Amino acid sequence: MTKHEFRIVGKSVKRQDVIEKITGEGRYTGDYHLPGLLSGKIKRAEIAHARIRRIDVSRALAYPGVKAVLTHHDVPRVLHYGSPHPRSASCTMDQYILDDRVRFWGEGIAAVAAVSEEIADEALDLIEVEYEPLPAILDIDAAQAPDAPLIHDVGPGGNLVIPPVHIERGDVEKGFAEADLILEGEFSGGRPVPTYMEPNVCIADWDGSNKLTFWTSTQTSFMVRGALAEVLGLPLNKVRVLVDHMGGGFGAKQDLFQHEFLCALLAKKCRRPVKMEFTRRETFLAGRSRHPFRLWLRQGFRKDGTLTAREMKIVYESGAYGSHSPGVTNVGTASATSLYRCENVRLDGRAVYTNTPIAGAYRGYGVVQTYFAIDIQMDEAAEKLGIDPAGIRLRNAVREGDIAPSGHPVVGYGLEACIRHGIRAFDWAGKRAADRHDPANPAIRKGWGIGCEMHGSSAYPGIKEQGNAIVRMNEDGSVTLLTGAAGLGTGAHTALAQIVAEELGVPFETVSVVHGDTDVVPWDIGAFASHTTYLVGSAAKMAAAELRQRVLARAAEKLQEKPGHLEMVEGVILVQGQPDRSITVAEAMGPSRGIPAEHLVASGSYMPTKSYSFAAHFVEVAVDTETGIIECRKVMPVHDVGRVIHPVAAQGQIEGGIQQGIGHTLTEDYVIDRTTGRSLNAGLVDYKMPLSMDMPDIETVILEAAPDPGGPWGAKGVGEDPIIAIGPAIANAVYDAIGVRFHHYPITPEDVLNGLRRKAAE
Ligand code: SMO
Repeated sequence: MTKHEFRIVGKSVKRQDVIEKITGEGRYTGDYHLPGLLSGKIKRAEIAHARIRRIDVSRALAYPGVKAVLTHHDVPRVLHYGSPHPRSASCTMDQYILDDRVRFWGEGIAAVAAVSEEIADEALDLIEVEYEPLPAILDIDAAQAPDAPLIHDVGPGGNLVIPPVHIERGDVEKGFAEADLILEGEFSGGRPVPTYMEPNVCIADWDGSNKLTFWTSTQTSFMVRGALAEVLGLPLNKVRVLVDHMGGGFGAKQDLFQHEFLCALLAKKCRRPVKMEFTRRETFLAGRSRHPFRLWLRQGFRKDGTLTAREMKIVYESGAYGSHSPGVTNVGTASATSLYRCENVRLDGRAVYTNTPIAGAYRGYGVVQTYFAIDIQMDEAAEKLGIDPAGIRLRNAVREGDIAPSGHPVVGYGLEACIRHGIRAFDWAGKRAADRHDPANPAIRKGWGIGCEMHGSSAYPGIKEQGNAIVRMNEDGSVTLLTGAAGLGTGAHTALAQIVAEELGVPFETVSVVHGDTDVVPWDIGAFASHTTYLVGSAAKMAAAELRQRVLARAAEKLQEKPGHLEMVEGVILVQGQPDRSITVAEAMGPSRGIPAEHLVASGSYMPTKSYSFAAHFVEVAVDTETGIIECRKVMPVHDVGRVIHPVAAQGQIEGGIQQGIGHTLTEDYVIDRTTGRSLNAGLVDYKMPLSMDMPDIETVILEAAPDPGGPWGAKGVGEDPIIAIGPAIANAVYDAIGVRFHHYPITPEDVLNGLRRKAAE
C-alpha cells in the first residue's frame, strides 16, 4: 500500500480528547471525588540512612479529624518490586511498603488518613521518630569502596543492585592494535527528573465484597493490579485499576509507588475512600529520576575514521532502591554495542545503591548516558583525524542487518537516511564553514553540532500476548476500541483509533476508544518503551481486519452476495463492479430481512520482535563568553519513524523530547547534598526546566525512510528517541563554538566560564 492510498493514517486528524483537555473538562485522577473521601499524607524521613528505633503515632492518632496512621508495624512485611513488571529482569525486589529502616532522605516512614489534607499534614508533625543514624553512602565512589557499609541485604553484595553486566565481542586487543588513533575519556551526568505536569495521584476505595477499586495515574495499570493483589493477598478479580487522562509519565510512572500501597491500606483500615496526591516537592523526593552516571570510554579508530575497538565501563547510580536499574543497566550497556558499528567491544555495566532518591525508568532508559559519551568521543575522533563530524558518522553508522543491542538483526534501518537528509536540509557544510562570531553581539560565539541515536521498542521475551485490542462494531455501525494502553497525553489513543478506522474502512469519527479500566479492557503490558502505536497498534489492526471480515459476512447475507465481492469504504459497503448496490455499515448491523440487530466483536493479540527507530539531530548554539550562558538556537531533528500515523502528534513528541533534552544538557539537575543526603532543589523554583522562551527554533523532519515489518504499515516508536541525540549534539556544538570540551551534563554557565579560563591559560 503506498502512502497516497491512506484515508486516515498519516493525517493529523483532530485528536479525540483535545477539546475536553483544553477546555478543562477532561478528567484526571485528581478530579475524582467520592463521598466520604479522606486525604492521605506521608511522613518523610529527614535523614539519609538510619534505623527507626522508635516511632510514636499516639499524638497524631488523637488529633481531631485523623482516621488512621500506619507505620512499619501495621503493614504487611512483603518485599515487592519497586516496579511491577512481573518477575521481570528489568526490576529488583528490594522494597518494603514501610520498613524499620530509612535508606534516603525523603523516604516515607508513616502514613496518615484524615478528613482534610491540612489535618493530615498537621498530623504528620505529631509523629515522633527516634533514629539510630547509620553511615550514609552519598556517591558512586563511596558505594563502591571496599569497606563500604551495605545499604541492602539483598543483591549480589558490594552495594551492587545486580551482578555486573559484561558484554564482549570480537578481539578488543587486536582492534586497538589496528588503530591509528586511540581516545580515552571519562564522562558523567547529573540527575534530571521527569517533571510531568500531573503529580502522582491515586484513590483507593473498598466495597462491601472486599474488592478494591483503585484510580491511579500510571503507565502500567495491569502491573499495578498485579502488585497490589499480590501484596494485599487478593485475587486479580478483586482489584480494579482505573486510569483516566494522564498529565505525562515519561517512564517514571511505570513504577509501583509506596504511596499506592499505603493509600490502599489506609482506605482498608478506615473503611472509607482515601486519596493521595503528591505535591510537586514529593514528585522530586519520592518520584524517579534518570540515573546519574560515571562512564569511562576508550575507542580505537583507523585514519579513515573507521572504529576498530571500543571499551566502556559505566556505573549507574540507582539511589536507595533498585527500581529499573537492572533494565537500565542491561539496556544501557548493550546500547554501546551499536549505533556506530564496531566488531570488537568490551563493555562493563553496573548499578550501585546509594542513600539518595530513587533513580528509575525515564525516557531514553539508560541509553541517554551511553550515547552522550559515544557521540562526543566520535566528534573528538573526527577532529583529530581531520574528518567532518557528519562524515565520520556516515562511515561508522550501524547498517541494516547488523546485530542490534537486543541481539536481533536491525530491520527498518533509517539512520543513514536521517544523517544524509539533515546534512542537506540543515546546510551542514555551509554552517560549519560560517563565521562563529555574531555581528549583533561580540561576546557570542556560534557553533554547530550533530548527534545520532537509535532506540529499541517492544519485545519482552516470554510474554506472547504483549499487545492486545478488542474492537466492537455496535448495532448502529459505531465502533468501540478497547485497549489497556494508558494515554500519557501523547495522542496514542487517537493513533489507535486512526489505525482501526483505516483498517476497518469506517470514518475516523465513528471510532471511540475505551481505556484504563482493568475490569473491562484487555490485558496490557503498559505504556512504555515507545511501543503503544507499534505494539497495541498492530493488535488493533489485526482485530480490525478480523472485524471487517465479520461485518462483510453479515452484509453479504443481507445483500445476498459473496463476502469476497464486497468492500467497505468510509462506512459504506459496496458490491464491487455494481456501483448502484451498497448499504451502510449501520444498515448491515441493524435488523432487516428477518436478521436481528447485533454487535460483532473481534480481538487481536500481538507479539512483536524488537524494533528500532533512528534519528540525527543538528543543532546551532550561541555561547555567551561573558555570562557563560549557552543558548540553543536552532534544532533540526531528523527522525525515521517508518510510517507516521499522526504527524502533528509525532512532531509534538519530538519537540517535547528536545525540550527535555535541552533541560538535561544545560540546566536540569536534581541536587542531593553529598554530606547529608538532603535534597537541595526539590521543586520548580530551584530546578530549572526550559520554558517556552528557552525553546529553540525547531524544524522537525519526519522521514518514512525504513518501515518496520512488525509495525502497523511500518510504523515504529517515536516516544523516547527525541531525548537521546540532542544532548551530545549540543555538547558538540558548544565545542565548535568555543573550543572547550565538556564530558558531563548539565553544562552550566559556571562550567563554560571555567572552561574558557582554563583554555585561555593553556
Ligand atoms: S523509560 Mo520508558 O516509559 O520505557
